[in-house]
Amino acid sequence: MNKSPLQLARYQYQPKLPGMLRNGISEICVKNGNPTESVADQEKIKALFPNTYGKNEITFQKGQNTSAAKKQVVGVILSGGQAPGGHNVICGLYDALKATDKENVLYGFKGGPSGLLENDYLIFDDEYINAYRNTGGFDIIGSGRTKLETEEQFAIVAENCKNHGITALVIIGGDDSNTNAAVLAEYFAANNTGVQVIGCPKTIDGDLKNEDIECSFGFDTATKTYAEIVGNIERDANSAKKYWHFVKVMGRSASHVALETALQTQPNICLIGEEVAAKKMSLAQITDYIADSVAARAAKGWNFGVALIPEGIVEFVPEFSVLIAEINELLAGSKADDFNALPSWEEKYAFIQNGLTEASMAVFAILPQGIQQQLFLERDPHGNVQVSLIESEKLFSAMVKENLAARKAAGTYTGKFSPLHHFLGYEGRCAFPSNFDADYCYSLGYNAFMLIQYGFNGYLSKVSNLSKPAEQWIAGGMPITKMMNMERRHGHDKPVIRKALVELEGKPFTFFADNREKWAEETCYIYPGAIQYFGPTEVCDTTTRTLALEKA
Ligand code: FBP
Repeated sequence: MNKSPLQLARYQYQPKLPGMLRNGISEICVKNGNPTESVADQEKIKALFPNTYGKNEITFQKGQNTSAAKKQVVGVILSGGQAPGGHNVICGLYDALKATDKENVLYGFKGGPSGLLENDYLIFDDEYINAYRNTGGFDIIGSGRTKLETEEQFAIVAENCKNHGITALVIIGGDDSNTNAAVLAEYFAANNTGVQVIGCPKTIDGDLKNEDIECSFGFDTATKTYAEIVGNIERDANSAKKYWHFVKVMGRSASHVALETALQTQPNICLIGEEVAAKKMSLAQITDYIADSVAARAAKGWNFGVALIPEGIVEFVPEFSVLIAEINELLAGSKADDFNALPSWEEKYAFIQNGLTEASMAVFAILPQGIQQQLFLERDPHGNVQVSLIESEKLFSAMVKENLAARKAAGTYTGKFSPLHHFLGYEGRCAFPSNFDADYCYSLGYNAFMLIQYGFNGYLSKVSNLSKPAEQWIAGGMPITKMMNMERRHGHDKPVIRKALVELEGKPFTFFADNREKWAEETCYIYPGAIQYFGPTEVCDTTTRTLALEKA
């Protein structure tokens, strides 16, 4: 395989571990913390997790290693969407496992959770691992979105583990995958399999966090990559002075990615889904808000700007989520076939008009036709509209265009509006991990092995104090049940990890809210440039603005 000079140089990078893990395996011991409680619904979660609920948080510290000598055979999977640094989690895990005992073995199950079910695996060795150090992507073993959630699946996994003599599984995933890790850990404990489960917090979306897990890995690199591109777009906008750029950024639900990208680049507009929901903003109000900025800038002769739109925005607009729910109902079961059989858009439109309530039809009617049709095209396996496929950047630019036309007719706006559209998603998920993510991920993996070695089950690998230099990071573990609550999913109450949405009282949002009025009317762009891997620490080792503000 051909390798770029950067890839070759990154192989040589030695990720930084938290100070307390730097003394060698023989000098790492456990310090017990307090027993934990789930974030809500304590009695219900406790009843569902009798073997793994309420355990203590722990941290590691320098001291005599007292873990029992035992040959470890560990299995690892990557689960869900790619996030920069996944390879380093596996490298850290491998290095700690081999440093403890050369006879220890690491299995990689391929293609995500399905690899565990289908017994599709490889066994890591030095040569294989070394080709992936400090690189982006999940191609080391692949990933997948198969859900591990039924007793039948758990029994198959247990059987496969038994056949390989596996003592522990490491699940590298987001909120859903770690929810499943917790349920699997409970199953293993209840059935005395002797297999432990440790999770690692992954997702570029940044929505797997609490007071212990300060951020999920991949968020740092992905947002720095998006911020580089948005900064470049801003500079082009400010040079050419003729386009308004509508940039949708990934983040299936929460708006952390959009907020962080905005904090790094100071665009004219950034929508935050959580705020839209809290203020119950309508599409028309959001459109007005963007059009106000366009008009104010046009009045200064600036017919250009940049607006960030979070991928998950439309689900937060109350009237839009009602519309989506009605469309799902309208096309439920065989009704979708009736709809698809209609030969023309006019007939389909009449069908829709007949099926929607008056309020939803009013919302539907103001959407550009392209978006109207998108709502009826793609369905997920449950037959629902795939909201993430809606081109919300085009939706808002089209609505702003109409709004400005009305202002022009009323004589209140005289500018020019030429919108361009971008979607930044996959561009950031497999980038070479920033130094922060390379260090953080390697530490998460290394630490996951220490949790295994000390016999913990149902824990998330935890590395905190992340806004400080790595030397001062704190390594330890948090029972996954601490993040759980009960939620309604597909008609059933289920124990799940609570998604961390943008907190409107939190410092990152407050900073943004305090400044956005100025950013909307003036040109306050910041151009972060590309991620730097070599050079001064203030350029190469900075964390996200979100983390810096949260910990300030
Ligand atoms: P995870 O939650 O699995 O980490 O994935 C997040 C994400 O990158 C979202 O930002 C995005 O909406 C989604 O995955 C895209 O999924 P897919 O890779 O299946 O297209």
